[in-house]
Amino acid sequence: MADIVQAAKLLGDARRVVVFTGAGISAESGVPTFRDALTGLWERFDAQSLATPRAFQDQPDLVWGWYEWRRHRVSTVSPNPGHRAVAAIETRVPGTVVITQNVDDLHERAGSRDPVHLHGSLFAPRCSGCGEAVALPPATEEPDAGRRVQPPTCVRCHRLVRPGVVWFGEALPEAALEAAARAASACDVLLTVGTSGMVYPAAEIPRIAARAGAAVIQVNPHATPMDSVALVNLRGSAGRILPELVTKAWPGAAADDPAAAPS
Ligand code: BJW
Ligand code: ZN
Repeated sequence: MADIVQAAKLLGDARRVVVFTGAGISAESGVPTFRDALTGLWERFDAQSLATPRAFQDQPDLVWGWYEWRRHRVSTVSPNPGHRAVAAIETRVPGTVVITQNVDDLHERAGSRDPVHLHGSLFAPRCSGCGEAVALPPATEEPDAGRRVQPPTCVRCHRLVRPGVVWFGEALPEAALEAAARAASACDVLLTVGTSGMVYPAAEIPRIAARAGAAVIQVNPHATPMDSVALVNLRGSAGRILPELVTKAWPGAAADDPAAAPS
């Protein structure tokens, strides 16, 4: 049986589905993946060294400028057929849990109801001192070459405002991690999409599902450490594979279904 047919059968028969996503699902919207090379001002850095409390402590303007560039980039792009296919799965299998490592809001904008954000959000900055949430004005145009931007300071304690994301060495939000682990251990099918599967504890989520007996289906153009965890590996882009998977899993889908629309 062709892999996509097998995957569609598993998905179509599933009662409880988890969709676990990473940066690859947003790549076709024009959001660089985490491990894509950085350019411009950030060319001589890698993302892994910038996404740390140490980098923010040493060079807050460099790090804040990077996040402002990304906040602006995300605010100018749109969800792609991959995000819309995930939302279509939610409408067909009520109770589907979407777990994302992404800090963008493209799942929400595609219609996903309440995605679990394991690594926080570009749109929820907070004070690095007292933790107070801070509302920022809409993102302004940022040059692709990058620029250093001094972060704002907290009106309560005057410490620097930091991005509301989870950096290396920081704990993931407890409630999100618990919800993700609970959903993974109770699902029939877990779809892992566009993630290198290298960052923990998030990378445990598909493994938890596999250990609990779920069928893990992976969508990624390249091999990842998750290949050996997945029952079915679908090699290709999320924007192409996910709509096809939805159409094959629920052949009666209406022609105007966004997930069935050509990309
Ligand atoms: C397509 C595509 C298309 C392309 N369609 N696909 C166990 C073992 C070893 C190390 C550790 C461990 N446990 C913890 C650690 C340390 C560390 C870690 O995992 N390190 C590894 C790198 C080795 N983990 C942590 O530090 C975590 N914290 C922690 O453990 O705390 C402990 C603690 C407990 C209590 C108190 C205090 C501390 C925190 C990890 C936080 C990660 N945060 C980041 C940054 C977020 C902010 C930001 O974005 O700037 O999250 S790192 C980065 O990686 C980001 C991502 O969400 C995450 C995952 O990346 P993702 O999504 O997989 O992207 P890529 O770029 O790697 O891959 C893209 C994929 O898409 C590729 O496979 C492509 O092929 C594919 N693709 N186009 C489909 N069109
Ligand atoms: Zn404060």
